[in-house]
Amino acid sequence: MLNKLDPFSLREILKSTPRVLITMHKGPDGDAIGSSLGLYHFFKAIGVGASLIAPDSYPKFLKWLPGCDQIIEADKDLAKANKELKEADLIFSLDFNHPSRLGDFEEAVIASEKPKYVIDHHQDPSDFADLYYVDSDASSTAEMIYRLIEEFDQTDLIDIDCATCLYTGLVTDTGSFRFSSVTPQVMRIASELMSTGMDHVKIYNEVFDNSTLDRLKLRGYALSKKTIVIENAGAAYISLTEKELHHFNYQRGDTEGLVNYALSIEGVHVAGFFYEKDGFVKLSLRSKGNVEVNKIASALFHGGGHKMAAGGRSDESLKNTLAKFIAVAKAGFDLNQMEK
Ligand SMILES: [Mn+2]
Repeated sequence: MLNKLDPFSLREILKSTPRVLITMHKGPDGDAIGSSLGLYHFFKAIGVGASLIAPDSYPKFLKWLPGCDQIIEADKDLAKANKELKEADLIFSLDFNHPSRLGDFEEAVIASEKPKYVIDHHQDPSDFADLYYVDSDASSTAEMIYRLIEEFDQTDLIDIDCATCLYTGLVTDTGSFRFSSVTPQVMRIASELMSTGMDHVKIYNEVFDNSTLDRLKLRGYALSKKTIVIENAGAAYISLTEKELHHFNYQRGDTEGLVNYALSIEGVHVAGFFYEKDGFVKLSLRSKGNVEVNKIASALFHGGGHKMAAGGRSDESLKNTLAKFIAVAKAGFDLNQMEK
């Protein structure tokens, strides 16, 4: 079922495709928004009309990206999202590979008979689309969009707007070009995007130096009061209750990247970030060693992701969820050891 998306057949399909729909995962991040908008700008350049649907809202630090005024948030205007879905001839799913990531928009997309194309870099794609272009070694979906345009032999159509969006996807999903997914190819793509004349300093400032005072205080509080190192386990975690988040007027995106601070502690090779939301505990796991956190996330926390970065959710209390994480950390992140 997993056909590699053939850029040449896609090219043919696009010739007879007046309109496409680009969807992304709920809680869209820099890569989901950046790759979707990058593809949108490219389609515009080749004369293919595209609409953009996000299942829900996205962080303020991305709301300046060129074209983002075109994004329809399905949770705010489901009727409009459904109308666009009806009018589209094919559906792109970017930066996710399981339809549940579409949130409340999932049902309509699954029910739609329009062909579906997944372009994504997460592992273990589920079988819901017609064609897949998946590469779990890719740094970001934005990188894959660039490679797709390259396969089309049309990188000359990447203008400053398109480059700005793709570069944002690259810089956010690679932790500013420091993760192990960064290859010479990623740096070459970054270089070619920069050659368009896009402003990489502006991107950095908008995305990373754009904190509200509440956000900064929340992070300070999390770091000084809520960061715990698990003794002799090479692990650390940060947790925040709903009450604590509320106290700092939490906005979506405020805790993004917090887990990396726990990972940056000397001797720590696995880090977790846990917070209460909508009656659940949401969590992010990061690794900088041999522990594959996607396995921990899928075995214990209804989640998954990459070896070095994964996420999940727990129906249990924050306290019990943390106890589970501490137990598996103390077992050396060996799931078999933990069960004994
Ligand atoms: Mn991504």
